[in-house]
Amino acid sequence: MRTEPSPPTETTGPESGPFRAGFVTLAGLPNVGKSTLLNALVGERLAIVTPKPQTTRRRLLGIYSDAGHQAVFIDTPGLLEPRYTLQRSMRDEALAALEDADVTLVVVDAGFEPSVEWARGTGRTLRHPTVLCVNKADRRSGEDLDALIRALDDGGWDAVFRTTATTGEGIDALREGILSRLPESPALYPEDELSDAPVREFVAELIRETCLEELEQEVPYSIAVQVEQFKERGEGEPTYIEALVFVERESQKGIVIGAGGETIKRIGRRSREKIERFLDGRVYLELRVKVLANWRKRADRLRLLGFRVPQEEG
Ligand SMILES: Nc1nc2c(ncn2[C@@H]2O[C@H](COP(=O)(O)OP(=O)(O)OP(=O)(O)O)[C@@H](O)[C@H]2O)c(=O)[nH]1
Ligand SMILES: [Mg+2]
Repeated sequence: MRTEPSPPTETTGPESGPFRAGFVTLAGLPNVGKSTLLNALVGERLAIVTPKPQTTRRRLLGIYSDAGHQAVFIDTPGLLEPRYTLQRSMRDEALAALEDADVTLVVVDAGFEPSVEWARGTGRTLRHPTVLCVNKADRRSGEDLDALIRALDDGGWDAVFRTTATTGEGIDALREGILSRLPESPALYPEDELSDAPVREFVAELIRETCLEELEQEVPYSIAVQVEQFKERGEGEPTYIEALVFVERESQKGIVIGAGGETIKRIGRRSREKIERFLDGRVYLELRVKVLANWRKRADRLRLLGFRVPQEEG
C-alpha cells in the first residue's frame, strides 16, 4: 500500500516553527557529570556513570526527539593530557565529536575549580553555538553559585545554565536552551531511536561500570569488557550472555576473581541485575577473566577491543 506524502504539519514544531535537528557534543574535564547529563537530557540511562574519573572511554549517542526537534547528544571521554595509547584514543574520540557538533555543551563541575578554569580557557574556544552548563550546582551554596555564574557569564557564551544532573534540577531549561539553538534540519535518526550503539555494547558497558564500582585503584582502569555471545532463547527462557573481562596482568586476574571466586561472583550478580533491568527480561550471565597483557598501551590490542587508534600509534 502506498502511503500519502506527509502533510507539512508533521515537519513543523508545536509552535509551528521550523523543525530543528543536530549534534550536541558534551565536553569537559573527567568526572564533571557529562554522562549523567546525557542520561538526564535523553531521559534514559544510556551512559554508564561512576564516581571515578575517566569512566567514559568512547563517544556515545543519546537521541532526544519531540514534535519539533531532534537533538543527538554525544557523550565524550573527559579531556585530559594523554599518558598512554588508550588515553590518546579517548582524547581523539572527544575531539572528533567536537568536530561534528552543531551545538557544543561545555560542562563544568561547580565544586571543582580546574573544570571552571578549563571552561574559561579551552571551553570558550570551541565551536559555536557554545552553551555552558554549570553542573553539580548542589555543591555550592546559593550565593556562592550566583557569584560563580556571574563571573563565568561574561558574554562569551551563547547561553549559561545551572543544573544538578543527579536530581534533574535545571535539566528542562537546559534542554530547551539547546533545542532552540539547533539548526533547521529534518530529523537525523528515526524518532523512536535512542542510540546507535548495539545492545551488546550497552551490556559490556554495564559490566564495566560494575567493575569500576567493585574494584579499587588501578585495577578497574585495566579492565575492558567484550560480549562474546548474546543469545535470545525465546519465550520464558533467559537471554544467554557470555562476556570476557580483560585485565592487563596475572596479578589483576587474581584480584578480579577474588578469594574463592567471591569478587567475580559479586560483579556477575550485580551486572546481571543491571542487564535484566536494561533488557527488561531474565538473563543468564557468564563472565570469564582473561589477561590481555598491557592492552591499554598497545595499539593492536586496543584495535582488537574496538578502539579507534591513530595510525602513527603503529
Ligand atoms: N553532587 C552531584 N553529583 C553529580 C552531579 N552530576 C553527576 N554527579 C556525580 O559525579 C560523578 C561523575 O559523573 P559522570 O556522569 O560519570 O561524569 P563524567 O563527566 O561523564 O565523567 P568521565 O566519563 O569520567 O569523563 C558521579 O558520581 C555522578 O553521580 C550533580 O549534579 N551533583
Ligand atoms: Mg562519562
